[in-house]
Amino acid sequence: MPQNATTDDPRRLAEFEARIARCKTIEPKDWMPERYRKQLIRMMSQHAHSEVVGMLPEGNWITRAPSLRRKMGLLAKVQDEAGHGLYIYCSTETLGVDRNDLIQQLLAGTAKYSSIFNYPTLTWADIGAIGWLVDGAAIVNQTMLAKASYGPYARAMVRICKEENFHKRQGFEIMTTLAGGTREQHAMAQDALDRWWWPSLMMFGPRDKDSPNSDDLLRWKVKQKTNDELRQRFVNITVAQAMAIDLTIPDPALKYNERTKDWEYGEIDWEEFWRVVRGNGPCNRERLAARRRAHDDGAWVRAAAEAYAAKHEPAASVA
Ligand code: FAQ
Repeated sequence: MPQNATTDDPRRLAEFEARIARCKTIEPKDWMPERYRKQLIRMMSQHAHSEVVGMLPEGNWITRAPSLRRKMGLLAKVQDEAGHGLYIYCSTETLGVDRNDLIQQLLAGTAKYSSIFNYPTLTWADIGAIGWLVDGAAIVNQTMLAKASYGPYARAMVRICKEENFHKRQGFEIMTTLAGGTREQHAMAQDALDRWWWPSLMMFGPRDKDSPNSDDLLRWKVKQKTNDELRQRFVNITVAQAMAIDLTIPDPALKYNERTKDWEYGEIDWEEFWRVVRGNGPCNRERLAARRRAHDDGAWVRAAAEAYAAKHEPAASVA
């Protein structure tokens, strides 16, 4: 535990909040309220786990990509997601936690990761839909987090967003190609949109009134916008893109509001959301089993890295 994480002294708390109000970042050695540190560890570790588990639905398709070009693009994307997990685990460690403990929580099934990665990838069009919608949603969320008050997290987000932009483009290009192809290919693209649309909206979290963590996070400028505000922004951007490639958003209630300039959308199935978050989605068990297998299979790599570090860098320890 960092030395500064003792009970909150009101004078220090006021200085901390004044610093945030001046839009100055908080750095690892700065004093911070214990609640701020805990909220960051919670949110950042869930984010890191999401990047790592998020490799699984797409990783499934690397051997089945329809061309060498598509295979190279997908391979690079999945590798990027592993890198994102590593940047975020590193930045979480600056808060005084050990990534091995965080990983153990994921493997034990006690840590959360994004609900979206508990849905199956049934066809190649799903890879297009994930890049377009899932990375698209991640960009909307993470562009805001790139301005978060905690410096190491914000800086990780800047780089991650650049890579997510490439991911979104490759996904949208796959969807554009399929939607503009044969009747069967168009149907595949529409089917993928139908299945991924609502889970993508759920990525932004519960409605603001049901979001217990938002007050802390908004107050301390970790979040700059609420869950509902970001969800709306995503809908507004994505509806126009679907229209451009002749796909239909699967929401009969969708309508444009001339006054607010927003696309109003229908009711999200919050029961489904909580079912998936609590571990009972279509692929929760499969994803954790695959993650545990990958962790066990990688034991020799960790052992080799530890042995190398002990021999060549005696002071260093490998996580
Ligand atoms: N899934 O009080 P709030 C990606 C939980 S990365 C599961 O509103 P908060 C890149 C929440 O943790 C995707 N759980 O929470 C990629 C909390 O539980 P707790 C991940 C969810 O933190 C693309 C409880 O519900 N992105 O896609 C979800 O204020 C393609 C109450 O919720 C991030 O993690 C959910 N969807 O707001 C990779 C971004 N939503 O901890 C591979 C950073 C909520 O109290 C392939 N995180 N919960 O037990 C955030 O922006 C926020 O944490 C939110 C949730 C917006 C996700």
